[in-house]
Amino acid sequence: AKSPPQAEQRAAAQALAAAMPHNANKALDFGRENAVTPPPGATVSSDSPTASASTLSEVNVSAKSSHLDGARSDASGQVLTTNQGVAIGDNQNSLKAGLRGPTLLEDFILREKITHFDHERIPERIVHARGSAAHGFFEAYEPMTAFTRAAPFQAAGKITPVFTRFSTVAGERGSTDTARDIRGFAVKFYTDEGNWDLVGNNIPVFFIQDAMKFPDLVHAVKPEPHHGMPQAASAHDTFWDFASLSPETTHTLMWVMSDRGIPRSLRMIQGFGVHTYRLVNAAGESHFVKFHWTPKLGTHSLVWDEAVKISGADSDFHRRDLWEAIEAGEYPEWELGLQIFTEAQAEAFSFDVLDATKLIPEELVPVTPVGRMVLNRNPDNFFAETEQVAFCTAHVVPGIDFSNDPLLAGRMHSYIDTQITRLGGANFHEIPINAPIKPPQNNQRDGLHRQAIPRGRVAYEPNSLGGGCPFQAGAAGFVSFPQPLEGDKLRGKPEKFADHYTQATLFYESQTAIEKAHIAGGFRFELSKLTVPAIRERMVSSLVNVSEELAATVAAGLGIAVPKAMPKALAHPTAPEVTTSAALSLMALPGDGGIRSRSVAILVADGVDGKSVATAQAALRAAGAQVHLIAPRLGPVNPASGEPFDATGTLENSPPVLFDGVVLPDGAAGVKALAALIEVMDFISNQHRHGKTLLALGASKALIEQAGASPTLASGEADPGMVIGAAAKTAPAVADFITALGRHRHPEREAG
Ligand code: HDD
Repeated sequence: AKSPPQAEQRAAAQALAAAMPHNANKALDFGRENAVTPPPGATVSSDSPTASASTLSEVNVSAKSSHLDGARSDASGQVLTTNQGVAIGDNQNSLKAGLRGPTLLEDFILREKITHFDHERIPERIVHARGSAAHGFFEAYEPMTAFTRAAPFQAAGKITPVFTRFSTVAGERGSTDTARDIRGFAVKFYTDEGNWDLVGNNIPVFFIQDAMKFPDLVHAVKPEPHHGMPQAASAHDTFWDFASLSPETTHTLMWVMSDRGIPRSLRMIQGFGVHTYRLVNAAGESHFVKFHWTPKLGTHSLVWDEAVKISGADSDFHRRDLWEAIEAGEYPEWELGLQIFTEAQAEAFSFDVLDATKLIPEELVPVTPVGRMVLNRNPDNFFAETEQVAFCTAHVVPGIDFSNDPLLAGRMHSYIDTQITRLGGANFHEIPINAPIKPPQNNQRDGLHRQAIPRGRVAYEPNSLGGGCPFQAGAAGFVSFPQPLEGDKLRGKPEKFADHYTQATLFYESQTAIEKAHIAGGFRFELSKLTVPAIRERMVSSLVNVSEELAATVAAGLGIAVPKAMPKALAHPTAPEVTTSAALSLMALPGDGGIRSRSVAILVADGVDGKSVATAQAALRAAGAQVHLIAPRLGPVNPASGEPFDATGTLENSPPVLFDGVVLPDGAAGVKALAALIEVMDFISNQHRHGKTLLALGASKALIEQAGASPTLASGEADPGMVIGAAAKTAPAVADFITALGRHRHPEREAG
């Protein structure tokens, strides 16, 4: 039973949680001392379409959040019970006949506990099993009523709750976050007119053109079936066998082998709906559309050696980064942009807009920003929300419709179908995270785990006994766009689908030199892992059709001669409208040059100059970075003068790949202690090798020299990512470091 003090405690805890929607301690790590927002005032509901809140965390109190309230359970102040609600007296000991005697079958408490435990696991997603998600909201900038009647776009400032899940594709549920892979980017909009799922990826094109090939693609990339290896990796024979025999994969391969395949953070990836969809307005007029999500922080990636090492140091690297940023009130944000075009425009393009292996260069159709998505609340429970959320491309609302893309058609079937196995029956839409805000009304009945209790004797339509209810909405409901159709029933593809290389070349030629080198490195690594040389050669012969330069670089890395070009399916494709497109480079979205939420290590040991540590720490925090004091061991660090301070991590538990930059403080004794440690040398040389930003203050310049990290580039120019600060000039050196860290990485170091 609840005792009054427990109830009070609980009320106090709830009041505190409401007053601090994010974790104030975590906020401090991100330099947000003053970031605690006042308790939410106005609530934002789907019924107030232009509602606005004065802080982002207030928007937490969204329609979906309150909708989920009914399903939340909170044990504080509660007594332990069985699933039947019977209070449990002893949860430590099973029921026995004598203390040393046999356990009794009668022990329903033991049996219930074990039985439930035995059935805790559900099948993981066949693809995209590994994922991380968060709640948030979408806010429209302007009404888009000229193009669509979809609820989220009907008024400026209109707020729609969302739940967004990011994922890798190939790995299993517990696999590493930094595998080279596409990232899933799935957004569930809980609109006033039902749920709309925009189930996209961080890459705007896909491997295949027709859903008929999807099971083959996935079987090829998943661990090989005889020995179950490798996990979360495409670097194996079956994937490249399939890819090299299916030249339609080439364009997407270029993207995955680029740094897009190894993002720095899920908060720093783009998202794309991939397919051509339709927008339909209230008058029933249709335009084609492609959806783009652009991260406010810019697009940033890891380098391969770093990604591999992060897998060992923290295989939850992306999940942790997303969770902690949101906990700290450092809410990730994306702008939604639309490429809107007509059927007539589409007819004139050199490529087919129904082909998911093609994108529309922004030079042909610009991206119009229409709103923003902010993720401002972590899930309460991973399983209940992130694992049980069920997306489907067929979940659209009036105002959104489909194109005839044959890949999309297969997806419409696959997603619902897969949930029936994964979530155990046809009623998965009733799981709270999947339920629309307005409860569904129809005559579908029964099935496993039914939650709703439909009243009355009518479960059919038309009816008179139920007053005709629920009744059809007619034109107010979803009406499919009446696209005229013609043609014979047949299996095949339109001709332009056979152009497999023009856009792969467009992508490659749009990259900077360093990105091109990384793409070649990606192919080299993956193909070097193959055991069958013929597959390697076949793939390189396909790359010759993309770029002779690329094929030659990859072939040299594999120790083979450049093979003859693979014969093309379409010898004379239509000439492309553009041959380069700046938007296709990761460099096109550098972010705002700030360092908010970047992670910086300050290496410390007894005898460092406490003042230089404090100055660097304060300036970095003020700029929004997370600062970590990494020492040879935990516990207090005694600086040369001043108060001791606590280390937050050790050289052993916090390797260099986890940080965007490193600060080496002044202080002769401290520097001497650090210089004696191989881990410190490893730290500096890894940071240097991975293009990170380094700051050496005063005496610690010697550490940089000892680690062999040159402050000069091969070109003879000063390394922009290496800041050496003279003693007594700490503040300006830290300011330079912050500017350099805002570049994210210094790839020019790779030139030599
Ligand atoms: Fe898919 C999951 C994205 C093609 C069949 N897919 C899934 C998820 C994302 C995508 C982001 C994870 C959703 C979540 O977080 O729960 N898939 C894509 C994109 C594609 C694509 C952008 C191409 C443009 N997918 C695709 C095809 C098929 C599927 C062609 C089948 C014909 N996808 C599935 C699935 C999954 C899935 C088997 C596994 C788990 C799930 O659906 O819920 O149905």
